[in-house]
Amino acid sequence: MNNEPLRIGIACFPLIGGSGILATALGSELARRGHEVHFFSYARPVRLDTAEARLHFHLVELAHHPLFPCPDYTLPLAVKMAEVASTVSLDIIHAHYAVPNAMAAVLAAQMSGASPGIVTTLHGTDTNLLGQDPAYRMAIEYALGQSDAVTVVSKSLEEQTRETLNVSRAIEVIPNFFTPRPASRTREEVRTELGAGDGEFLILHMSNMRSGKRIDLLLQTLAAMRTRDRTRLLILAGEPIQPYAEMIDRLGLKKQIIVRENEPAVEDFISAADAGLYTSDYESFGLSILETLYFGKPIVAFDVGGIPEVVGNAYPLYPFPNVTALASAMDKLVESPDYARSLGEQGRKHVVEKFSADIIVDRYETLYRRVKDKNREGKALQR
Ligand code: GMT
Repeated sequence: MNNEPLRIGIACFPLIGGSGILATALGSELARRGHEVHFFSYARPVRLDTAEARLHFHLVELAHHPLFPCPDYTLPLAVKMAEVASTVSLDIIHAHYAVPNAMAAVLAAQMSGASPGIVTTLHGTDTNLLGQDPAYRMAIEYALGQSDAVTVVSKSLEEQTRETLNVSRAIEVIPNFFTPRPASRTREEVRTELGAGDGEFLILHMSNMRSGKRIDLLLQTLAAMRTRDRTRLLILAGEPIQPYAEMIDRLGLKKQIIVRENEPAVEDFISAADAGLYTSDYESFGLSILETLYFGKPIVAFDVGGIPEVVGNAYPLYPFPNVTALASAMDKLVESPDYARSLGEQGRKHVVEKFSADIIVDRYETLYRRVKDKNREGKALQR
C-alpha cells in the first residue's frame, strides 16, 4: 500500500451519538497512522482529544444574521472547509451525514481551489428520517450523487437507502468499529460509586434518549423482569431523563435506576456492568451494542435494522416490540451466570473479529487513496 500521509477533513456532529463518536474514533486512528486530520463542527466532538499529534479542530460558528429566520450552519461550514481545504490542500473531506455535512462538503469542494475528494457516510437518520422528508430528499440525493464515494454502516442501511432514495451509484458497506480506551477505574470502584451492591446484576443502557431508542420499552422491560429486585439499570444518557420521570415513578422503578448524563468514559461503566439492554425500534448499526459486546458483556435487544449484523447470525434477538421476550431473556442472564458469560464471549469474539479498528480503518484508508488517485487523474485530464 502507498504510505504517503493524507490530509483528511472530517465533518461530523459533535454530540453524544454514534456518528460523531465513530467519526472521532476514525480521525484519531488515522492521525495515529500518520495522516493529518482536520475536524469541522459547531462544537468540539465529545471524545476528541486534540492534544494528540496531527489532530486539528476547526470550530464553525453558527451565523446569527438578522436577515435569517434562524441561525445558518451549512454555509459557514462550507466556507470553513473550503478555507482549510485551500490552506492545507485537503485530499479528502469525509462527511458523516448527507445533510448538512456532505452538502457543505460539495459546496466547499467547488469553492476551494484544492478540490478535495468527497467521501460521504450515511449513518441511518439521513435515510430513514430526513430521506423521507420532501424538504431534504432532493438535497440528500444530490449530495450522494456529487460525492466521490458513498459508504453506509451496514448492509441493512444499504438496502434501506436504495428503497428510500433514488440512488443508483455504488455504495460501499463499511461497518463501524470500536477501540476501547483502557478503563480508568476498577469495576469495584465504579460499582461502589454507583451504589450497585455486590450481588446486584447491573444492566447498562447507553443512548442519546431520542424517541427511536424507545426508553418507554426499556422501562417496561425492567418492570416486567421476574428478577427485577436483584437488578439495577444504569442509563448513560446523552439527554435528560426528565421526560421519563413520571413513567419511572408509575412503574415503581425509582430505586432500580441510576442515571449518568453525558459520560465520556463509557469504558469504566461497561466494565462495571453485567449486561446491556437496548430497545430501539431501529438502528442502522447500534454502536452502543458493539461497545458493550467488545467488553464481553451480553446484550438483549430487538431484531431490527443492522443489529443482527453487529451481533452475528447465531446471537439471540427478539421481535419488536415484545418486551416480555426481552424481560425473560434478561431474567435468564441474571439467573444463569454461565450462560451470560458464554453469550458475552460469543458476542465479543464476533465483534473483535469483524469490527476491530485495524480492519475497518484499513478499509477507509484504501477508499481515501482510491478517491484521491481518481481525483488526481481527473484533474490531469482537465489540463
Ligand atoms: O440514533 C442515534 O443514536 C444517533 C445516530 C447518529 O447519527 O449518531 O446514530 C446512527 O449512527 C450510528 C453510527 O453509525 C449507528 O450506530 C446508529 O445505529 C444510527 N442510528 C440509527 O440508525 C437510528
